[in-house]
Amino acid sequence: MTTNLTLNSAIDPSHEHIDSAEWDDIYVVGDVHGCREVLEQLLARLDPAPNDLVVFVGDLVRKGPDSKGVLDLVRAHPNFRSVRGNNEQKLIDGRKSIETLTDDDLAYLESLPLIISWDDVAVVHGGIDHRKPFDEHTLTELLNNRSLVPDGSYERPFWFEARPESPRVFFGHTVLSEPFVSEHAVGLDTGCVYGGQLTAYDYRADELIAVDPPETYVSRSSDSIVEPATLDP
Ligand SMILES: [Mn+2]
Repeated sequence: MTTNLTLNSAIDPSHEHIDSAEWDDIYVVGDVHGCREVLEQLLARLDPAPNDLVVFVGDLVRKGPDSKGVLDLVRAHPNFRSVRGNNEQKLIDGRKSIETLTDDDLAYLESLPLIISWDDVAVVHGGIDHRKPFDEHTLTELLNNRSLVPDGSYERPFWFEARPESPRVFFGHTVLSEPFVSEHAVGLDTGCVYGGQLTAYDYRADELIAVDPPETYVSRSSDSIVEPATLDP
């Protein structure tokens, strides 16, 4: 791999490295949360060809109206890949369930890597804490990282605002009032299930593409929607 991430044996099987030269365009897509209709709108805008890669930051499922439909759509395209989100993990662990999902769907969720990388990019659902070696991160941290304050939840600084180094980490999980874009982190969960947008990042063009959902599916308190800020690292 070309990133400076070193991985321990517990996490290594969950790392998918991609040769970017094998793909034309590469798009990274924020949390979909079962909003199939919005995903279809976004894909109509992106219009990915079979030799374009679409990478999801995880949380394909739960909260929205059609988790099964989102999984069917993603799984039908060999050029669509996803990392595992904390909501996939809840289904894998049996803490939550969705009636419409088959055993095969659950096996697919379990097969999702924790990290996908190419060039000097890493995609993880929650985030990476630059203060400790990557190989000391637990699964729970990779899927849920947000505040750098111990037990801080929504206390600043957030890992992505403080990230000072490569690889550039594309992430979801933290619902943002607008996408976060810095040299070393790109946050794409703009809360499409909460009345926000579904956002993608065009890696080759360095451009954001976003679509508006037809309706608000779930309400969320405004104190858990983050106004992104860039700190001097
Ligand atoms: Mn999410």
